[in-house]
Amino acid sequence: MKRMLSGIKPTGQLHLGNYIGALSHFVESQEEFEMIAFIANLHCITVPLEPSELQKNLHDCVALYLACGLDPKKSTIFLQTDVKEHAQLGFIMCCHTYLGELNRMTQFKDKQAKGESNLSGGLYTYPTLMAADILLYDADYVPVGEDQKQHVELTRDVAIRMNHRYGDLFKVPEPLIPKVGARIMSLTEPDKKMSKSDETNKGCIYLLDPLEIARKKVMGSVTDSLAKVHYDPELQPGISNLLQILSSLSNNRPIGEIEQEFEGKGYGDFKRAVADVVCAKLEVIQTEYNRITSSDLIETTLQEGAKKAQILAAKKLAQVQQAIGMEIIPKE
Ligand code: ATP
Ligand code: LTN
Repeated sequence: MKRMLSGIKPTGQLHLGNYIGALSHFVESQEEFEMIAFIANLHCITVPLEPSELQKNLHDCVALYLACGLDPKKSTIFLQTDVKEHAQLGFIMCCHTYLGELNRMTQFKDKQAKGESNLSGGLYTYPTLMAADILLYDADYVPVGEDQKQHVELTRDVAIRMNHRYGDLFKVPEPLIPKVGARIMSLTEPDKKMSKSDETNKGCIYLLDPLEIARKKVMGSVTDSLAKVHYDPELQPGISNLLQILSSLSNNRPIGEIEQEFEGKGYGDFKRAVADVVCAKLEVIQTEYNRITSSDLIETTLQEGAKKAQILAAKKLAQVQQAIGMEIIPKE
């Protein structure tokens, strides 16, 4: 069975972009693949966060993994720091990555270009930790949104380089980017991606938003004056984004079919249909979230997940350190 691995770094509350671009695919994939889904809490501290806020985000992220349908019996779910091999292989990866490669990472460059001050060294080397997350488990596929594709490509490059130098150490993973919904845009600024760090809070639908707030955000989303429900991300970015949301949340219903349904109808009707589907999805997730947070499922899931992951990670790390010549007493 092929292995799939992905993680989310909950530096804020999870939103609809995370669900459509990543989480919903983790859930689908667990039927067909061996799924490993972790919470990237080391990645979270690459940006400054209040400890109490971080803790709440981490807790909610596990609860939302489960509420969205990840099943601890089928998938391995764990917290990154519970498997210490991530940090150790992360350093090894860092030592096999060139500065020139890190300098090309657009996520870091974008933050720098925005003039954000005091960016940390951890944020700069973050893609090397991500490479370790993936390569520790010999993952075949990595389902992520469009913004993470470049990091998976760097992972491939470093894996190939190390395989060449030390012999076959790592499986070279492939990114899996969804055809629709890989980049859900902000509802208020449809030229920017929907993001946790949305300052106005109006362009981003959080999975735990009260339903009436989520509805208001959809109804207040920015559209255009062309009065036509048509998919054209250049000319009609707002409407195209809503079409992607509606299609993704209705079992990937073809966008052409949705355009036909709304031919001759106003944007009000279209937005109401999007809001209905969004609220129906959030309602299911939130009901599950409430059930999960009042049980001990989070604790048992993380304990069992870490145990399973650690066995795989320890074996791979030992193999890598031996190949590099770092060990004195060989492990096993
Ligand atoms: P953010 O910009 O909201 O902080 P992120 O991409 O930096 O998000 P994560 O929350 O860890 O960090 O993202 C988890 C997953 O969700 C990744 O696979 C990412 O590609 C995907 N994702 C994030 N935002 C979107 C979006 N707007 N549309 C589609 N997928 C997204
Ligand atoms: N960098 C990713 C989160 C992440 C990840 C990973 C995703 C950390 N490690 C390994 C896939 C595989 C992000 O910011 N979304």
